[in-house]
Amino acid sequence: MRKSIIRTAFVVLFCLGLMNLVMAGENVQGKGKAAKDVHSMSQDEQIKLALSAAPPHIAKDAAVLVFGADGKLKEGRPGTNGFTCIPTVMNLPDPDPMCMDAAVKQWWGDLMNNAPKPSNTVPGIAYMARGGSHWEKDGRVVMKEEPGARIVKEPPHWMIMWPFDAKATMLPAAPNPSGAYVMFDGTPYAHVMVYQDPRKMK
Ligand SMILES: [Cu+2]
Repeated sequence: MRKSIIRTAFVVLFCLGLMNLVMAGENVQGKGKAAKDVHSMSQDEQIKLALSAAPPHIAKDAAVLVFGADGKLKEGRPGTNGFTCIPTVMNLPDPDPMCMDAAVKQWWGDLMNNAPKPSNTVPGIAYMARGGSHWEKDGRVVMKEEPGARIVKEPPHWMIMWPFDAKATMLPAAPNPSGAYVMFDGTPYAHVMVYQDPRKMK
């Protein structure tokens, strides 16, 4: 009798343990998917997320690109004001949609295609009202993930895509209390980051 109670208790405890493990696994999976996978969102969800990158007066007439089932960007909807919005730049857990003018669309396409330098011939403007992320190593912004680099979250901001030089312009080359700096300084993809919330623009 005593033995069987112990055995039953052991079996119950063992089962509870297993259940906990299974539930923990589901939790982790569920979290990752819900927060991160823009590619698995519906087209409407992607359009909504993309448009949240710009103030309403720009978003309302902007074109949107969305990820298709093949993982490639395709037209989600056409626009009329020259701006194009995308649901994510880095596809990290924090949403980082961006709305960009024609010059930045060219700049961004060149970056995605690993072109040695951007081909836009005029400065471009882009909005990231939800903020974004970048890699930093030893207090310096680096362009890609590398050993020792960490992801740093950016507040809502807008950008001027033109290869300004931090030394020549005397702008800082890293995030600082002013909120403005040259990102990717010294590279052809240098651009000015302005940590101001685009949604406050009137
Ligand atoms: Cu930037």
